Amino acid sequence: MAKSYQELTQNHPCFARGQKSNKGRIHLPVSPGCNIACKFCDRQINDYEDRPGVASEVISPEEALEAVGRAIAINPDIHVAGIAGPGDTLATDFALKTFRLIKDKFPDLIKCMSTNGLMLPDRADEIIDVGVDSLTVTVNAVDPKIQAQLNSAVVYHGKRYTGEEAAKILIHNQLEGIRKVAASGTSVKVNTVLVPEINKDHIETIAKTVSEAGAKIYNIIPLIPQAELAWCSAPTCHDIERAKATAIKYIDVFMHCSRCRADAVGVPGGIDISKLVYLKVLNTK
Ligand code: CLF
Ligand code: SF4
Repeated sequence: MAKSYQELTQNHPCFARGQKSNKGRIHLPVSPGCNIACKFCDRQINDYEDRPGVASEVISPEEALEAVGRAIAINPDIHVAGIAGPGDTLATDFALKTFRLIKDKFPDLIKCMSTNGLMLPDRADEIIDVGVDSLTVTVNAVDPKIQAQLNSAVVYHGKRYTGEEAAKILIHNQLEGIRKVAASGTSVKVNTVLVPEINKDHIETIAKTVSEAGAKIYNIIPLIPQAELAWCSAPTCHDIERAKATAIKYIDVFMHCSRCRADAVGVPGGIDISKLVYLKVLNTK
């Protein structure tokens, strides 16, 4: 049985409403590949960039389990084991395998999974069965014309689709997947990357649509202009505040996103202990 939304608002740093939480999470970088092509994506393996899509190394589910034990020993305030890349968690099977191991060895930890949602309708039953407590789906548009400006392709059931055709498949699967997972009692959060030139005026429609599909909380992530969207601007504070004020009419809004690396460990926005945790894991190889 997944932990309740009420419990997550107390113990999950990314489900805290209002005040910033002092609870920690460990990100387990077990998911290397991706099945879609977001135009702002720049996945990297390095030690120095502090943003999503970056990790020092991709590790195995067994190494992830070892990392969880070490992180909790260093910081008992870690309540969440999250998997958020560096690719998509459902493009390979490593994330679900990792959650199965965590469920057995650390049953009290909150299991948090982040996905682009393309494979959600296909994998929802497994996600529910493994006991994922919080699922984040990144929904950047619910209109195919807008989504096609943010994402150039999806690979679904072995076939590559582009443009609005790809966008329609992605949006359909995201919303169907959110409905299915939310109906089981698992709390769903939706992330939207705010791109001023493309989806700034679409936030209200996204927030309303995902709320109706069953999502509980909404997080607006400011674009880091890079890759094919290097020509776009980073949202201003005014853009972000305006977007949050619009969304909160329909859904709870998370206010303190730190745009974490895929291997971040600690309290989001606080001291990161990932070097300590992962160096020890990698040194045992
Ligand atoms: Fe990690 Fe994401 Fe789970 Fe949080 S992060 S998988 S929901 S445990 Fe949190 Fe980091 Fe923002 Fe993500 S601050 S980038 S929203
Ligand atoms: Fe990159 Fe994530 Fe988009 Fe995949 S879903 S292309 S990893 S940003």
